[in-house]
Amino acid sequence: MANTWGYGAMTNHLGDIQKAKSIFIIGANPAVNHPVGFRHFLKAKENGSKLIVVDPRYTRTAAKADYFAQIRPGTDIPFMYGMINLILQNGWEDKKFIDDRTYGIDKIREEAAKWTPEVVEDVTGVPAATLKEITEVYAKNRPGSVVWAMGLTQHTIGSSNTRIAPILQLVLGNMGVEGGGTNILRGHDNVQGASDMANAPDSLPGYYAKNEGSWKYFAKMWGVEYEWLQKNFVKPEWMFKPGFTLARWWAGPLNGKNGNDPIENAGDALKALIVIGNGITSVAQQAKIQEGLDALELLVLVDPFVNDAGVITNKKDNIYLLPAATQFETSGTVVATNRSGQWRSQVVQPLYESKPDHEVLFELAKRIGFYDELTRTIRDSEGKINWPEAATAEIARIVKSIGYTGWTPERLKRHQENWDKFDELTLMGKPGTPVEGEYYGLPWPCWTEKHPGSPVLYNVNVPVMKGGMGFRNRFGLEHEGVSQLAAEGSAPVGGAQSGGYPQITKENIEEVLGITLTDEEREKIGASWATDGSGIIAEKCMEAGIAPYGNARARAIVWTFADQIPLHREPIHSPRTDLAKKYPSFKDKPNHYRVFTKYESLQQSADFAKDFPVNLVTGRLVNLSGAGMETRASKYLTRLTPEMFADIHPDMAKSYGINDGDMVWIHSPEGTKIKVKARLVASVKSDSIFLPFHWAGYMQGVDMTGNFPDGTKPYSVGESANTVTNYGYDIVTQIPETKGGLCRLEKA
Ligand SMILES: Nc1nc2c(c(=O)[nH]1)N[C@H]1C(S)=C(S)[C@@H](COP(=O)(O)OP(=O)(O)OC[C@H]3O[C@@H](n4cnc5c(=O)[nH]c(N)nc54)[C@H](O)[C@@H]3O)O[C@H]1N2
Ligand SMILES: Nc1nc2c(c(=O)[nH]1)N[C@H]1C(S)=C(S)[C@@H](COP(=O)(O)OP(=O)(O)OC[C@H]3O[C@@H](n4cnc5c(=O)[nH]c(N)nc54)[C@H](O)[C@@H]3O)O[C@H]1N2
Ligand SMILES: [Mo]
Repeated sequence: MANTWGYGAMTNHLGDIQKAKSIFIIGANPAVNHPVGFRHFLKAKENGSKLIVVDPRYTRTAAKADYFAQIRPGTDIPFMYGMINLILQNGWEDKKFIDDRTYGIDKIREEAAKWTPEVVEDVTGVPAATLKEITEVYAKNRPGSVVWAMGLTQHTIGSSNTRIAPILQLVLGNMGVEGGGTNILRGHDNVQGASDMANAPDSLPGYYAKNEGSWKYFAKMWGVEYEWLQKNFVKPEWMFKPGFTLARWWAGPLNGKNGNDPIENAGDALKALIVIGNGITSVAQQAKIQEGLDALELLVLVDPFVNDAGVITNKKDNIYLLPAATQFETSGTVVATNRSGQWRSQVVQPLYESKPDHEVLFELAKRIGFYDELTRTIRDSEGKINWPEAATAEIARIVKSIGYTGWTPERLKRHQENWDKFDELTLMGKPGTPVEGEYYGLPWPCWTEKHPGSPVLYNVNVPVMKGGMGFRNRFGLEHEGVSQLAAEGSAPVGGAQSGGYPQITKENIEEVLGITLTDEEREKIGASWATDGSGIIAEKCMEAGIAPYGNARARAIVWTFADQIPLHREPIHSPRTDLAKKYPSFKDKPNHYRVFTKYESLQQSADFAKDFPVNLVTGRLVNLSGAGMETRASKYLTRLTPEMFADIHPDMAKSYGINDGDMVWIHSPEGTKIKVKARLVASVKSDSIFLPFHWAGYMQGVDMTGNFPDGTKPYSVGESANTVTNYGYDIVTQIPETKGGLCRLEKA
């Protein structure tokens, strides 16, 4: 199971942030988590850009801010509606952009009107004056860049958070411009590539929907029979269903027993778990995860380190640790936070008996019986696979949806070899160099082998062949009688159309592009640009200056979602019982990635705030990473934070009689608890604590580290924050609500 916490990519790129006149960071702490990228933010500031930070904690990023709002966790939607309301009231919006390139802002206006500065203050805890000041600064210093990461996504309403921030940008006309955009700072090395390649349970690679059309396209491109693919599923219809997620796989082996959430998994429990490059101890509900691990028949951990999933379980047999090679021992492409592809070279041969991940997967495919079919188009005549070039070329051949099409191994290698020949502000290859005219890493969409990549998404001020495009026409031509295509005058410059146009299909290509195909071309092309194996549609579009995916309006309304426009809903465990009544959570979702998922029924079942009065905020430290197995195995990194701890405000500590360095129990509404050291700091509010989530090895006070194979125990072990993070999952993506929850303290 691989890792994709949250969706999104930067519409712009890190160097481009230097061009912003204001930067609005809401739910990210780049000074700690993206310290190299943060250099660009600091340069922007030196150039006079205003830096605004909204966070429940006074972070190291906040320390560099011109304006700071200390928000209550989980109330970012009210904050941003409050901004939109003030923007519209004062006429600061970009009327032309709204009219020409968006749909549904009228509905946003209605909802925003409810969020007066006073209502926002009550819900978010941010003074009305601060909201007004931040809004005015952000509206008047354009272009402005919105930046977020996990502070927005790890909530039951995380997906709505990730919609309201772009809506704010649309209202201000901050999209499709240099120095603007929505810039989601991604997490792991290659997390962007991992999500692009469908390490998510609900899509095929390239975000192709799991429907018959896409499966048939992939079958054709892989050179296998569609029926053969289908035959591998329990029943044909299971081919189209989303799988379990990383957040809730554990409900699979527990199979609804002992009061656990019921599953819909073709009538069977989940029996085996193969983990490739993930700390299972980094996910919420550790006590349940322990139960889930114990109930498995087979657990396989593919990792260069001892993945501590193998340590926290009581399971004694059928656990296999397969030593994976690290990224230094293999080569291939990775995708950066800004959609750039990067070639990576092997530094050393795999050490000892370790194997690179792809070899492990090939061996697995052989044993299950998929290998011959699924490597058919990447094997040469002698049956060998030229790794990784063959894989990269296959991705370029198939993944048209987001425009991986121009990413040939040769081009990406050339970019790697000429790293120093790109401009960091524009990403453009410098004149007179082998990369002249191309943007670094060919940021997708890179429509063809001649296309230079797209450094700034949705920019209509440059021609398509220089990286321009409108918004994608993905959701039909009209909704409730309103055209979803962009207005006249808002097409990428220099193209065959001056206004909106649909995505290009076999049916409409001649009309939209103003061309006539030959009989041979007509014979060869696929039904649409996304499934056109011939590549003819893309080539013709480039010649005509047309973006193959169309030129549509950005929609503020998603008519298939539970909330068509983003709405505030209190966290399931809200410190404000009154507001949980007023802004209740979603209806329970019976089959959410195969698992019954509770929302309103749990939220309204108890007055959690009475017994668990403290806000629980979790996040990261600069010296440790993820579940911590890699970094806690470093003597020098652990020295900076030798033990798991909780940040507690001195005022709160005083009320419990807790001194700096005392041990405290932290109790969760689920009845679980952890014992950690108190660190008294003023960066958290006096109603909140902060827990870093980088530790594992202890479970509810019990030392499990005897399970480490000899010599593999890390330098620092401790309780996982995720033993006490609360139940709650995003309504669309199922990310755990690890940034909104409650707890209770007790001096140990
Ligand atoms: N050193 C280091 N760097 C890392 C990582 C690491 O483990 N260590 N992990 C990488 C990964 S995988 C990722 S995804 C990124 C994550 O990068 P970030 O998202 O920056 O990481 P976090 O520290 O989890 O959370 C960011 C901030 O969100 C705030 N926050 C919590 N709740 C809320 C809320 O409701 N609203 C708002 N506005 N803010 C809130 C937290 O106080 C925190 O300061 O970092 C990457 N970089
Ligand atoms: N409470 C709380 N919980 C959180 C978060 C939070 O903010 N708060 N953040 C969440 C987020 S955004 C994330 S991304 C997760 C992060 O948590 P994890 O995904 O668990 O992060 P890592 O510790 O980086 O785990 C990566 C594992 O991969 C192994 N590895 C490294 N290189 C390779 C390789 O080349 N091949 C293989 N096979 N393995 C390799 C490492 O040894 C390590 O065991 O935590 C999530 N959990
Ligand atoms: Mo992440």
